[in-house]
Amino acid sequence: FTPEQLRAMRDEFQQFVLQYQFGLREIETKLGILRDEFQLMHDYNPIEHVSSRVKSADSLVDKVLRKGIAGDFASVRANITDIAGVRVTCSFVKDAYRLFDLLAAQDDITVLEVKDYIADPKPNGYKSLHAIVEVPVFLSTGRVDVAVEVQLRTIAMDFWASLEHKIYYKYDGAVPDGLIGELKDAADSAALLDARMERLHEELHGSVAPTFPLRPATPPA
Ligand code: 0O2
Repeated sequence: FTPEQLRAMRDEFQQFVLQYQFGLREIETKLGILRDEFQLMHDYNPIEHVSSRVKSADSLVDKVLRKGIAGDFASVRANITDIAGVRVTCSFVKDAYRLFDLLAAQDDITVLEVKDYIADPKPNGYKSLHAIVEVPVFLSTGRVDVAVEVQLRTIAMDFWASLEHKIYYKYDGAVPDGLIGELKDAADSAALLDARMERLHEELHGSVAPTFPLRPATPPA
């Protein structure tokens, strides 16, 4: 490669990544608006924590090679939909579903895929609501629709998933059977805790527990 070619490749990669960063910003703004509105209307915050990341270049290259995808940007864009990822940690299971429904109902959002590992957990006990959504980003050159993976889960599910992730990496994927069993037990305990906390929360708020949607049933005249 000539220096000019290398510089052009670098610029193209930076632009590619930037679009995903913009996509993340759009989704984070939407979540922030829903959270602030809910806080204002109901004095209750359904979101504990939001984190986001653009996949690192190393991890992206690993995935491209693992999936046997052609190395051009168009193929990567079409086949890898978790380059931009937002993780939303909610207080309760209900909040995770409600937030997702509100996001999915927005006019400019297209839901490409949903994997409901809360209703249907992975065999190891992993629970989360995953969705790939597309959000438009408006650049000086026009509109680009950016895919963003949104993961919604409770604090208990998040606690479990981060420990399981560390264990998985420590054993390079070959987790001993005993630990697999313990992790599954821990996931069941986390689910019980979620159910118990949600019941207590509902008792505390009685029948007027804050619920989405926030909009009035009939628009004001
Ligand atoms: P990272 O570092 O979080 O990005 P695909 O993305 O389609 O190739 P898959 O498994 O079909 O792979 O997608 P899925 O099921 O939607 O899971 C994608 C992400 O969910 C993972 O991203 C993890 O963040 C999380 N996840 C899925 N299963 C588990 C699990 O068993 N334990 C934990 N701790 N997290 C899980 P990445 O790309 O693996 O990693």
